[in-house]
Amino acid sequence: MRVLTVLLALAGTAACTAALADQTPAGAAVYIIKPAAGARVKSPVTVVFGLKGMGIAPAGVKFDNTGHHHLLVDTALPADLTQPLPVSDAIRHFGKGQTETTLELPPGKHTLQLLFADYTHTPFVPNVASCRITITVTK
Ligand SMILES: [Cu+2]
Repeated sequence: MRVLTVLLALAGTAACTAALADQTPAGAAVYIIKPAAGARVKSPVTVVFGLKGMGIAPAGVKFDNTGHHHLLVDTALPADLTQPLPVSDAIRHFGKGQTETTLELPPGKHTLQLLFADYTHTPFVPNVASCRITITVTK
C-alpha cells in the first residue's frame, strides 16, 4: 500500500510538471517540499516551499526570471491569473522572499497549493503552480 501511495504521489508530480512544460523559463516549477500530500500533522504546520528553474526576489524588485511564493490555503487557483493576486488568509504572500512558513490550522482536512508570481504579485503566463495537496490536521 505504501508503495502504491508513493507511486501515486510521483504520478501526481509528473502530471503537474508536464503541465509546466511551456513555462518561461522552460522547466520552471514550484512544489511543496513539506508536508507531504496526504500527511497527518499537528498545528502549527510548517510548510516548506520548493522552486526550480527560477529565482526568488522580494516583491517590488524587478529582476528577470524571479518572483515570490504565494501559498493558497483551502482555495483553488484564482479564476483570473492575469491580475495581481489579492492578499487574504486564503492567498498568503511571501514578498520578503521567504521559502517556508508556519500555519495555525484548525483540525480537519486542508488544501495547500503554491503559486509563484512576479514582483507585482501577478502570476506568470502560463502559471507556475504546484499540485494542490490535501493534508489532515489532527488534534
Ligand atoms: Cu505577492
